[in-house]
This record gives sequence, C-alpha cells and structure tokens, in this order.
Amino acid sequence: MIALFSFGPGFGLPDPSPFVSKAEILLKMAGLPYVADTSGFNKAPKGKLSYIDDAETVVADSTLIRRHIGRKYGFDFDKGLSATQKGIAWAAEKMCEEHLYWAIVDSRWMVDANFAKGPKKFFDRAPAPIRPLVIAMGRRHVRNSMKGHGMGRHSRAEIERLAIADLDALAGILGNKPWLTGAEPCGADATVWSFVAGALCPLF
Ligand SMILES: N[C@@H](CCC(=O)N[C@@H](CS)C(=O)NCC(=O)O)C(=O)O
Repeated sequence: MIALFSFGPGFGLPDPSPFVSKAEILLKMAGLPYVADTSGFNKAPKGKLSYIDDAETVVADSTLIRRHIGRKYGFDFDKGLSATQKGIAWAAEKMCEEHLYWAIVDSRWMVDANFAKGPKKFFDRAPAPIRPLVIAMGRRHVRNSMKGHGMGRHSRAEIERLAIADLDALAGILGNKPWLTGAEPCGADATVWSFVAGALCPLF
C-alpha cells in the first residue's frame, strides 16, 4: 500500500501543507488506496513534505507524485483537456505553488498572532528548556526561505496585494465553471483547491 508522508490534519485543514493536501487528493482522484504516515518529515529525501513510498519507490514532490501515479497506474489527470486547457491548468497550479504559497507562509509564520495560534504549535514536542530556541530557529529558517524566494523581501501590504492578484486570477479562470477547466475536475484542481483552502483558512 502507498504510504503518504504528511503532517496530519491541522489548522482545521486536512493538512497544514497544501502540497500534502494536493498529493492526498491526487491519490483519491486516482482511486489508489494509501495510508497517511506522520512520521516521515525527518527522513524526507528532499527535506520537505509531501513524499510517498510506493512499494519501495520513494517519490518526493507533489508534482512528481502526480507523474508517478500517471505513469505507474495509467491515470490521466488531464483526460480530455485541450492543449490550451492543459496550459492554463499548469499555469494556475504553478502560480499557487510558487507564488501564492509564499504569501500564505508569510501570513502564517510572520504575523505574530497567526504564528502563535498556528505554526508555533508544531514545536510543542520540543523539550521545554530548548523550545524557545527551536522555535526561533524554525522561524528563522522560514524567514530565510521567504527571502531566498523573494516574497520575503516585500512589505506585508505588497505581499497581500500580490496574493489578491493570484486569487483574482483564479477567480477569473474559474468564472462560473465548477472546476478550473470545465464540468469535471482535472489534476490542477487538486492543487488549486488545496491552496485556496489554505489561503482562506479561518484560523488565520
Ligand atoms: N515542491 C514541493 C514543495 C513542498 C514544500 O514546500 N513543503 C513544505 C511544507 S508546505 C515543507 O515541507 N517545508 C519544510 C522546509 O522547507 O523545511 C512539493 O510539491 O511537494
């Protein structure tokens, strides 16, 4: 059975990580049985979740997981889509993952009140005497990642404007359609759902 390495439900979401939610939805869309395993972060081959272990083939990265499912199980997440629809779906997906994601990270990790009720709890299992240090190191790691991406160099007001542009773009693509490309969900809907749910998460 496929093992999906996840953080586990949190923040009122199926998983705090939209990449894990995406991978989980892709497995469900393909009808593949899986077990969620929350013990894998420290062993993550690329230092990030999500990844899967499928009969000892380890696939790290949600998009590579999608590819693996497509190749190994013959499931076409883009069945019936035109080249234009595929292009729009890919662009929407990558906008969420490579741009909107960092605005979500900013709101969760860099806004003190949000950090306190959200990501700070990830560190509850650290021994009490060193917990403040571990928290500070974890937050610094995220701040540096945000700076490396570039989003972390903007003011909060700028980040929010950029995030609103992403959400407007998604709303424009969706229009009155139930799904990104029409009446049926495609692979990128797994992504867009996960990131929109993450952006709208009421806890924050
Ligand atoms: N491209 C990866 C991105 C995964 C990712 O950024 N995961 C975050 C959680 S949302 C993570 O594990 N970050 C840990 C870290 O950067 O140390 C995917 O699609 O799976």
